[in-house]
Amino acid sequence: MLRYLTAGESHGPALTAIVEGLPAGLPVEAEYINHHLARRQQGYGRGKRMTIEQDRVRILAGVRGGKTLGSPVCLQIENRDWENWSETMDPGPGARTDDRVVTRPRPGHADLAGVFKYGHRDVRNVLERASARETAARVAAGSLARRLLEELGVEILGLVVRIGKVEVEIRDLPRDVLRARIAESRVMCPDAVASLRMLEQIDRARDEGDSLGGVFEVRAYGVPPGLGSYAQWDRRLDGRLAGALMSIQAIKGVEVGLGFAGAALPGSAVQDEIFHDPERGFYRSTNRAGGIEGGITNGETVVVRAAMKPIPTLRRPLKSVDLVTRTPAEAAFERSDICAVPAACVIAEAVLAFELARACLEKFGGDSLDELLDNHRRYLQRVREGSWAPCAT
Ligand code: EPS
Repeated sequence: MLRYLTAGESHGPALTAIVEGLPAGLPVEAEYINHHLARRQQGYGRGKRMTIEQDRVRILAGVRGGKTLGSPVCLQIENRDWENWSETMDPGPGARTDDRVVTRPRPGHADLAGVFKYGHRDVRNVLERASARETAARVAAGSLARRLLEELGVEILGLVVRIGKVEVEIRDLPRDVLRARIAESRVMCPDAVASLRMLEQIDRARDEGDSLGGVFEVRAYGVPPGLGSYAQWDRRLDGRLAGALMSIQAIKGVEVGLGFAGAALPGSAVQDEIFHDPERGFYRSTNRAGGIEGGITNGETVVVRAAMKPIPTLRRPLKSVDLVTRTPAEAAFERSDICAVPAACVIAEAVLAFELARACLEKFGGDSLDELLDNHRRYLQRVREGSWAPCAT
């Protein structure tokens, strides 16, 4: 069973992820993970913190000579900002817990609900872990899953389709064109004109001391049919993907395929009709289902979308109440991102990759990469030949 945990505070010494359940023999390099960590840090609209950090992974366990051992993989990313916070955030008894105390919770952040729950007096004890800084560790963990999926011929591609009011309709572009256009955009949007309008809008929000949310899409090409199951609620892959995406800080809505738009259409305009061709086997001419039917992948591209709310830390702060004096106060502000939608898109790629890799390992098994690839190849062959059910009733 593939699983991961992360640990680490935003201004603590480091973030850590432990990934367990990867097969042995998977080629893994720090530079591959670093590439995706760097992508998460980019994106127009990020704040000053990103000029301090330069996320790089240290592989501490589970990999030898560039290949996984089948044992837990431990990944660490240092927080460069730690040197500015080492006295305040010191894990030892000498920590300056009277320093940089936060008592004015930010509406929309975990601040107030977190102090209720854990009984903290200092909101910092909440925000340090609730912070989206944690997602660097998730991207590192997800990169390993992504690496595994590559071995199975799966490519993950994320794109931004809305920032604030600027929305773009993505035509069905060939994958290469789409990939290239996303790479050219500073907001991961494949439409050059819309990208510019998104940048302008982010500038305006910055000037106004405000923040912006948006919508992104993540596609997984080459996913084998048969991942997930209808047999039990918690095995349905769409539910699992939605849960993974909703667990990303500030994500407030998830769609699979047509999603909400499908609710307004007749059934004949929502389902994907089935065809067969001796060359291609079974196929669809549309993919409104987003590659999942009955909680199972159907062999088409998996397509999910998620909505991110605007970041709650605002330079022009919202109304709050001071926890000590119980009097009206402005919410705390030190610094913030203006828009982190492109970053969230990279994080979504990572969590989607993790869930898909997990589903692949459930389906194909294998303690070594060779065993996994063998099982995967034989299964695909059976599906292609139409001989997947030799003992069916
Ligand atoms: C975040 C607040 C900001 C963001 C941070 C998420 O950090 P700071 O409080 O240090 O300025 O930059 O995101 C990251 C550090 C990151 O790596 O993505 C928050 O409160 O959620």
